Amino acid sequence: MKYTLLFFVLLTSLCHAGAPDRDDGYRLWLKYDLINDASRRAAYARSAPFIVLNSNSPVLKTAAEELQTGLRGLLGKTVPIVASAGGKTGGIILKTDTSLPQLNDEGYQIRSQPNITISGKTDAGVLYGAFAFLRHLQTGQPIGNLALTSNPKIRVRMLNHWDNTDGSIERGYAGSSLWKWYELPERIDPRYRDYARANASIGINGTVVNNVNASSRFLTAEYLEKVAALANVFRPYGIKIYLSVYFPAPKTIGGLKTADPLDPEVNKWWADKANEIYKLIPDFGGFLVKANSEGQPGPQDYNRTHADGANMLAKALAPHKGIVIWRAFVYKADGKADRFKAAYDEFKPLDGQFEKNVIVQVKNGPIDFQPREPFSPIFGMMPQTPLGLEFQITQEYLGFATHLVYEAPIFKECLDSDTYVKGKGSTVAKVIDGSLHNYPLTAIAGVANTGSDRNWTGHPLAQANWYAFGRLAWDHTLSSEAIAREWTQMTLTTEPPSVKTVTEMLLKSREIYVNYNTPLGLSRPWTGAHFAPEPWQNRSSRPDWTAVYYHRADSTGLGFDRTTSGSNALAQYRPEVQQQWNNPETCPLPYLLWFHHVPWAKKLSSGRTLWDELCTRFYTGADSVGWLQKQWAQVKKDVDPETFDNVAGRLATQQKEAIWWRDAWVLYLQEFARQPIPKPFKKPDRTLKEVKESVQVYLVR
Ligand code: GCW
Repeated sequence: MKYTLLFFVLLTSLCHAGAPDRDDGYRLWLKYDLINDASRRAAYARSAPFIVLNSNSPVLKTAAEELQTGLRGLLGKTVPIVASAGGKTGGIILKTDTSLPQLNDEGYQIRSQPNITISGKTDAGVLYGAFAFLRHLQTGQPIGNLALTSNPKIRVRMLNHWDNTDGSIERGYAGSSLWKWYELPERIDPRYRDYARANASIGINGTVVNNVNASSRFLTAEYLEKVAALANVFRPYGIKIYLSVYFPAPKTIGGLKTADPLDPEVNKWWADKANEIYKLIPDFGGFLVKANSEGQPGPQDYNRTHADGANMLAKALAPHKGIVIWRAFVYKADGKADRFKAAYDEFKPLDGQFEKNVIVQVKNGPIDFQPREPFSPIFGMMPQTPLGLEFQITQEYLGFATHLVYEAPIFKECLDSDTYVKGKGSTVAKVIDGSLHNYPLTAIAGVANTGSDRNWTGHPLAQANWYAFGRLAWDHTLSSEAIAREWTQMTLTTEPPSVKTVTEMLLKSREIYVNYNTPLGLSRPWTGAHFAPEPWQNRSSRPDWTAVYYHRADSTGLGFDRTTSGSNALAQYRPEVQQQWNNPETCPLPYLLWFHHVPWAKKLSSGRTLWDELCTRFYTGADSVGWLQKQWAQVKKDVDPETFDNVAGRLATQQKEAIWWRDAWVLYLQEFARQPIPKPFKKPDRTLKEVKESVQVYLVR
């Protein structure tokens, strides 16, 4: 008996050792698993017998090595890197060629026959081309007749990390910070390089490593050395490092009495600081600034404007070609005012007053990364100021790392919105890519969803959001669907039916979430952690930090009147946009309650009353999570078991919480609407009091 057991233990451990490695998600979309189809593998291998690299450039070396790594996995053989083709044809040639007129600085061109030539005007362009070539193979496309040309539409494509010195991440849901400040600069975690690889593969060329609620410690000599060590790792991947700065740093670490941007000593302090930084990091990107916002100090503390503050920093960085990214996320604690209007009111008068190396970074919507927001009116109204666009990849208001929300449709919705600033077709995308107003400086940022979790993003499918941000930052014309399909093929499975199923899940996930969470233009039903439903929340240190401030439910109806009879925030948009939204009869339903206070019994364009439409959305939204679960179950055979279980577990939690959201809203709003739950929906199993208690427990925990 003893021996039988020992034999059994041995046998199972042997079996386990022989089993394919479980995929823990660490490799992201750079998995490069062996291509199943032997004939396709052979065809690719024939076209790529060697890689020619005739340069010592670190970035080109990265390109060659990445190609080699990718091909090793996909083809199951090592393709040698050689200095010359030696008269042989058929290899992959990496080439920087400044004479290519169809390319911008970081664009690439790939041509086949007789060799596969990957070229760019700069080394970085070649690197992006190398990754594009690999993507081509990963997604199973033919390479016999390649003629690909692609240019990034936006110059600065960056992640913003809200990471702190103590390793915590503000609004981070995938573990702690990737940066181990206490080990740097001596120890370089290999993960830093993997982070850079992933970013370079999707065209991200900048990263702000610390929180916009910034600590001045990052500007001390001690920390700058640490930052420089990271910059050294990122440089061969074409990634520049940026820092968020604490505006009063001249006081806190510089010993000055003031941080007034017009004070000569303050100016000198920043100029000296810039010199110190560039000595350590010659290609340092610049500063990101949150000032006079949510308690952060700034130039207004000295009766100066945002432009005064930004321009002072810009002058310090200009000799080094650095830039200032000044955030427009501001709103004062004025309960009578409409927070929607705040950023525009402060920034619009400053249009045209910023130095050339300043870019004003605007969140996609006027409030704060809600599941659905109309585009920020600033995009249509500051034609003389380069505007950058800030998206949030981390799911602060999207169910953290538990709920599935594929964000490409959120990004696209904003990018494709028409501001009408120069007539029809003046989309936000064309404002921020510089094509409309000819800005030479263009930028887009995504607040990162990465952390120390082994799979980087907590929810395995949230990797798709990091991926989608990068792909859209490169080319905003790509479709959400194409990006979802590509990501699924590279990361999860290449089996066509499963690719289709996962793509569909991703595409529908955002609308499902909106339906059970904030349908018809509701917003901010949270307080505190931004997770649990609290539409009843009506007490806080500031009125605009309560939930009731936003939805304005009362016995007559629901929604925030932003027309002329209300706050008139609509006046901040061009007349063509106002026309679409200022009439409750024609305002598209997804934006309705953003702009109108609508009576409960009002018939909407859907044919239902407001109350019935709300219930329909809350109930179908929550039910649709069940649909997501069923879809996921179908792909089981084609997806790694560890990833499968991980997602299945999270979907089960999402299902529970979607019902929680539905119940909270429906029971709360019913107190005002005073109407029954419409058929065929069943009234919640719990009472409003019980939901409130469950939320309370959550908040205490
Ligand atoms: O979304 C809000 C967040 C804050 C954040 C702020 C901002 C970094 O709740 O955590 O602070 O926006 O964007 O500055």
